[in-house]
Amino acid sequence: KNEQQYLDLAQKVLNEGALKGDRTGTGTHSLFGTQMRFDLQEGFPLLTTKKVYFGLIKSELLWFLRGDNNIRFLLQHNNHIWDEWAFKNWVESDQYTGPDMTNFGHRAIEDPEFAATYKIQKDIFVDKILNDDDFMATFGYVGDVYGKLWRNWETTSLNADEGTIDQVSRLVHDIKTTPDSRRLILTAWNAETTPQAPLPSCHVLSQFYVADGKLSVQLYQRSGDFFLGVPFNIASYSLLLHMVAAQTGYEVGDFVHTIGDAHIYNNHVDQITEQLSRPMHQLPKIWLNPEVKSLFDYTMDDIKILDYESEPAIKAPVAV
Ligand code: DHF
Ligand code: TMP
Repeated sequence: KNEQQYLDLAQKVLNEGALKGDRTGTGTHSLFGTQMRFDLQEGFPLLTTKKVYFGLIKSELLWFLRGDNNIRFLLQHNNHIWDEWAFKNWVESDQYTGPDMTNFGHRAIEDPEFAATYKIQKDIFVDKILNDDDFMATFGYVGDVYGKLWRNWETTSLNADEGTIDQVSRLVHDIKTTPDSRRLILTAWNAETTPQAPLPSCHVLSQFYVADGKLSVQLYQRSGDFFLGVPFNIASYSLLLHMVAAQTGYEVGDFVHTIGDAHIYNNHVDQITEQLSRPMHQLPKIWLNPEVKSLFDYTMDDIKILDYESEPAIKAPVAV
């Protein structure tokens, strides 16, 4: 039932979505205002109709929870899902002296010769982020999004004595002390700074909710790439819910996933059609190390996905 909702909504976006242009120039089928609800008691919603790399989801969430917004940590975990957006920082700066990278995302898809040139520059970039501290500090950041806003929200001069706000610690404290609260909010949108980020936060706001001994969360995602990003977002918030529930003493309830612009890129239509033709497998389970006593102490080895059986991965180009 859980995964079926993803497949049904994908089909609906294809059938009923408006044909809509977008920032990346790719073109999409798009529906506005959609919702899925995953009951986490039924299993962990890591899609089984294609292989989704859970290691990438874990390292990205641990990166957010560190309050980190520099991609070095991701690269150290062999996670390249944010490379293109930091790469932009470099190739659009006057320190970049290599071949022209204007519109690199598109050109790498359309022109194999350019794709090879791009790959060389991307590998140089990754190597420098990993090994050159000054370079990392100049070009590795992805701006005022997620991790930074979750853990280190910078206050303005009006209440400067507070320095920074740790929304996540506050959230855990509030769930423990006032579980009936209707103010259990985590926001990743700072109206002053987020619009200038290389990619302004897609998962904008989430609200936690406690009833009947269970903790639930609803995410408002302003923009959802249904084939590539959304499977990650579902797994990521489900994992976050499991972790927060474990640290506050609740069972897991529902992950409610609301998306503003839910879209399928034109160059993902064949891939998602293939996925829609495939059988589902039983959903996997999640294991969290019960010895971990703080939300901020989990490491890669403290989180495991169990009994994950899936159809093979399906490759698709990411729109930059
Ligand atoms: N831009 C766009 N256009 N769509 C996105 O989903 C997206 N997501 C971002 C940043 N910018 C984005 C961050 N999250 C992949 C998955 C999530 C993600 C970015 C990229 C992705 O490409 N997944 C591949 C596997 C990638 C790999 O193995 O390295 C997949 O098949 O799931
Ligand atoms: P936009 O800023 O023009 O909306 O482009 C962002 C694209 O990235 C859009 O296709 C949505 C996608 N995306 C996700 O679906 N999930 C994510 O977590 C992120 C970061 C991006």
